[in-house]
Amino acid sequence: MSGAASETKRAALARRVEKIVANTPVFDIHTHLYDPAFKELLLWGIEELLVYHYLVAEAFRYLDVPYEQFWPLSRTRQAELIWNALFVQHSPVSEACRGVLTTLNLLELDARKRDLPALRRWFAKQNVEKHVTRCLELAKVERICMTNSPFDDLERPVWEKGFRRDERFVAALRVDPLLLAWNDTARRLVEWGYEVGAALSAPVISEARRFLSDWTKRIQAKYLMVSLPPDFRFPDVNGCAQLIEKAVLPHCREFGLPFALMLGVKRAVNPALRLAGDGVGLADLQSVQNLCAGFPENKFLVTALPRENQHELCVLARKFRNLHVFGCWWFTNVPHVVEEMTRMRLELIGLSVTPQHSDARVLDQLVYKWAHFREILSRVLTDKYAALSRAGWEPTTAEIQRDVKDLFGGAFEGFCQAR
Ligand code: RAT
Ligand code: ZN
Repeated sequence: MSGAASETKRAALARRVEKIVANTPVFDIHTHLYDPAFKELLLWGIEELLVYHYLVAEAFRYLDVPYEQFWPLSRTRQAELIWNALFVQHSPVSEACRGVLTTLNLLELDARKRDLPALRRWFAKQNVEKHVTRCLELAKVERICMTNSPFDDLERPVWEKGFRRDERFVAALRVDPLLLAWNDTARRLVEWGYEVGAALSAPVISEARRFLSDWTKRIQAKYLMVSLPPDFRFPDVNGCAQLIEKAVLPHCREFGLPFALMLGVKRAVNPALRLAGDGVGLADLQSVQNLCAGFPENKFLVTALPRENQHELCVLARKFRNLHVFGCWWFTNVPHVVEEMTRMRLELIGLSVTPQHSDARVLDQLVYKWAHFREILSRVLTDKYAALSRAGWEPTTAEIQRDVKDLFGGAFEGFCQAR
């Protein structure tokens, strides 16, 4: 084929892939968004977009206000300081800043005048129910996994009281305090009627399992989840490893649910930054191997924060089919790393992966997180299909659609359903 002909062919393939990627709905498998029934727990709008902890960390690179003077300020004032530091006094080139602009742009707001009050006026006029639907439609997100914690004092009463579920919002049971702060958590479980104590005796474990069962049923959890620090090891004699082995894993087996691990978060590297103060540290994937090999009847959803863990994690996924790799989040959710990780994952584990989740904490972020990822995925897939075509394999439109569906939640659903 002549150079010109092969360029035309590639351009046609790129358009075909882009169109399919743009139109395939997503199941966003990990977010911090809430069913609208949780009212003010569902964050949305320009103030929240600006005080997102990713932006807070970046703004403090420029701000000279002491941390302890920043936090008592109103959200409006915090948002103004961040807007000025990150959008007015410097060009907003970081991924988190660009994200705000992509969102505004797709919501058809004009940010060119740098007019924050005008943006605020627009958001003030929105109705939250309609805004949820609008953001989901713009992001082409069909369903969302929330992060649901019985240990959250604002969230727990809503579940206890009961409400009519919005089918677009699926629950996931977050268990960090149970695994990482057992002594404090045990006291709370006692208050809630579970007969537990500090020592992890057999009756205590069985009460911990009763707690997990009650909450799994109450919220209809799709999976259980924890975020673990770099020094997490399994097996181990400490409470965390013991509770995983004796309570969480048997519980997951009983209910046929995956256990999701978010690895490599070094908590409170700078506590003065609060939610923005966590860092990253290499995770020990030998522990993931021990879990996957030692508990073949359990299913593990795993994502790692350090870039340096990604290759080893893909290799592990080649060895264990009870391991499903997902997402590029927080410090890995920057375009060049997302692209590198997505290419590496497809090259090592094909389409049996969920390459992205949004980790959105603010509803409107869905719009940019998925727009940015779709752009990268289109590029990566076009390259892959073009390479197949050079090898004499022409993927049909239906095949491309099938593949994208898998990457956007189909492979995840298949993994959850497998016994
Ligand atoms: O990406 C984030 O916003 C982090 O703060 C965490 O939410 C992380 O994703 C987690 O769920 O622990
Ligand atoms: Zn998260």
